[in-house]
Amino acid sequence: MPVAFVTGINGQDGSYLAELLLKKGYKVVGMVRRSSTMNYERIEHLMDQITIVQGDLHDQGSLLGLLEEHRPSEIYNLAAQSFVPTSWNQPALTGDITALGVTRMLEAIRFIDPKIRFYQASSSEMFGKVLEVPQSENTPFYPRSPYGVAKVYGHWITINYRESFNLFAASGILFNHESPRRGLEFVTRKISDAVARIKLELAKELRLGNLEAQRDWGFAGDYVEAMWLMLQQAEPDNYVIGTGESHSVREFCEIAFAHVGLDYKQYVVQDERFYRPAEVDLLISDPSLAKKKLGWNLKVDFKQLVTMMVDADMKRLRVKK
Ligand code: NAP
Ligand code: F7E
Repeated sequence: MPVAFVTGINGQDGSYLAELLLKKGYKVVGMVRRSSTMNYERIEHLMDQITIVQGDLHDQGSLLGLLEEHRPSEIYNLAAQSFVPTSWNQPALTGDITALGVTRMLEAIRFIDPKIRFYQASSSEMFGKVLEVPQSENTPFYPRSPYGVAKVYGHWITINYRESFNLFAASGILFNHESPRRGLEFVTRKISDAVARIKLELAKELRLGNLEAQRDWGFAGDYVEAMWLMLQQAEPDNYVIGTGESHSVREFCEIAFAHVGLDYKQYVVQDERFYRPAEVDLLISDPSLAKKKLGWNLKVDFKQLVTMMVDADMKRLRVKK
């Protein structure tokens, strides 16, 4: 039974990836950081099938110890401080986890077993103030937040360890991907949750920042398949994963509210508090390499994603109500 080690298993992507790996017959070892409260909401349904271990990307010793004990053949490094606004309030912490954490994991691989295949969760935020449209593996980076800067470091240290030590280290440059398991502070889930609350008369308005920002939004369940595919190739590489379509926050609102028979203009209030010191205005991917080399493809389109998220929040909040 191959062993896969997943950091950030209790995050959005970790939960979908764990489901996929279990289906493919892996023993899944998931790393979580110590917390005074249990935070297994997204993986509750998998708890009897996966092995949960404690470790932290801050702590080199914990990574060495866990790899020595569990001897994985594949590592998926999904753990990060992943919320962009927080990266301006906690830039050093973001760098320590999201950037240096990658080096700590690569060092652990180098010392314990250099044959381990490694996936790094890179991000379209690295393109930031885009230098090319659409963005591919060859587009230069121009990050616009401490988070984006930290991810650029993570991406390049992955390539550097591939080239310096011959590690099988792949970098997936994933564009925004969402789901009913998305954290509530990210804009898509903030919208779907608010739509359901407003429809069920639990809230009266939704306060948002920049409605004109455009993102290439896909479904997280489709994107974890690409992560796995990257580690099944003969050689490690970098791959852009996205839909190749871009939509504004405004469009997301329009479809989400209309799905429950409401007009977003009557409920959305723009609020300065949610604007960013430096914005990423437009992201749109060119995923042709992944389609050609990995045979990767989407199953869920933009409209299906929006309605899936609204339906899930309606169901959840109806029960609560
Ligand atoms: P997420 O839901 O925020 O999950 C991040 C996970 O990292 C959480 O489980 C978190 O644990 C864990 N974590 C944070 N700091 C840690 C530390 N010091 N040590 C160990 N674990 C730690 O993020 P996601 O949306 O699933 O994204 C997964 C990865 O892909 C992240 O690296 C993200 O930056 C990257 N990415 C995401 C997207 C996207 O659109 N979703 C796109 C491109 C790249 P707690 O639950 O304890 O906080
Ligand atoms: O913002 C605008 C905001 O926070 C999207 C992370 O997974 O994807 C994610 O980063 C856009 C921005 O995601 C609000 O200004 C307007 O332009 O949902 P978000 P993000 O910053 O794109 C990338 C690929 C990652 O790697 C990250 O880890 O929406 N926006 N009003 C708002 N955003 C939020 N959060 N809240 C608002 O009220």
